[in-house]
Amino acid sequence: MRATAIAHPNIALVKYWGKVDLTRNLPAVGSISITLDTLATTTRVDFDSGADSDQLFLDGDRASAERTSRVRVCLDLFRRFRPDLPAAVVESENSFPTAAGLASSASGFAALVTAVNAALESPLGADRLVEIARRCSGSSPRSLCGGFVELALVGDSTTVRSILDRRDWPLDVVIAVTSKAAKTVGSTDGMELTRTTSPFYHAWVTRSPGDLEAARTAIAAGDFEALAAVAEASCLAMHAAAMAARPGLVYWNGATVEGLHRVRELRGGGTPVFFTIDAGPQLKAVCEPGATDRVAAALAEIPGVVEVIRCGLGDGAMVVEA
Ligand code: 2P0
Repeated sequence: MRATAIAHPNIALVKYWGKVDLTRNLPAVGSISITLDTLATTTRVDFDSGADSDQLFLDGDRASAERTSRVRVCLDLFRRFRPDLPAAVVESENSFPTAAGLASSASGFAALVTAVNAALESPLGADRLVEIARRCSGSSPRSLCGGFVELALVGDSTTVRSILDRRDWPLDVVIAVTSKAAKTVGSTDGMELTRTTSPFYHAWVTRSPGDLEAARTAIAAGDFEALAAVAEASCLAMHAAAMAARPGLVYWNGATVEGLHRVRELRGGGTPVFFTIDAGPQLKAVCEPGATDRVAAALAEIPGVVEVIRCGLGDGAMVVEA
C-alpha cells in the first residue's frame, strides 16, 4: 500500500476568503482558479513501513509537529472509511518556497489525498476525495483539476470541476517573489479574523456570486479584458476586507504594491496582463503568452523582487507511481 502523486498549486482569480463552518472547513464563497505548471508538490505515501505513528518528511527533513498533525488529520479522514489503515510515512517535496503565498497547502493536500487514494485497494469516489481535501485546505480541491477550475458551494458541501481546458486558453502566469519568508498570519487565522472583525466582511461575501458569474462568462468567451477586471476587483476586495479587520491584515510589502502599479501601467499601454495577490506578498501577473517576456522583464526590475517564476497552465493532480 504505497503510491506517489504530483499536484500543482493553483491561483484563484475569484477568491475564497471566509468560512461558514470551521469544523468542516466549509467556505463562505465559491472560487475560480487556474492550475499552474512548473511548480509542483510530489508526495509519496507508504502504509507498509511499520511506523508506529503517522510521520511527515518535508523536503527531506522531519516536518514540524504542526504540519505533521495536519497530515494526520487528513489521514484520519480516510480512516473513517478505512479504519484498518496503518500508520503512514509521508514524504513530500515542493519545488518552491513553502507557506509564502504560493499555495503550497493546495498542491500539498491535493497530492496527498491523490496518493493516499491510489494506495488504497478500494479507493474512495471523487466526491469523498473533494470533501477530504477541502477539510484539510479550502483551496486544495481546486488543484485536483487542471486548467480553469471552479469550486462551487452546493448545499452544505462543495464540488470542483474544470470549466475550461488549459489548451483552450493557454494563459501564462509570472510570479514576482518579493519575500521567501513564511507569512506571519496563515490563511485560516486571517479568514477568521476578517469574518469576526471586519466591517466589510458581509459586503465581501455578498459580492462573490456576481464576481463568479462575471468570471465564468469571461472565461467561456476568452475575454481577457473582462477577466482582468473581475480578477483584480475580487483580489482587491478580499484584501480590503482583510485590511479592515482588527488588527488589520496587510499581506503586501512595498514591492507587491510597486508590482501592482507596474502591471496596470503595462495594461494601460496595451499589454494583456492583470495581477492577483493571495495571503502573502507575492504578486502574480496573468498574461497572454505573447506578453510573458515583457511582463517578466518589467517585474524583475522592481527593487525587492527577489525572483521571477514563469508558469503556464497545468493539469490536475495525478498518480505517478502506484
Ligand atoms: C484563494 N486563499 O482563493 C484564497 C485567496 C488565500 C487567498 O484559499 O483556511 O490555505 O486551509 O482553507 O487552503 C488559502 O487557502 O485556506 C486561500 P484554508 P488555504 O486561493
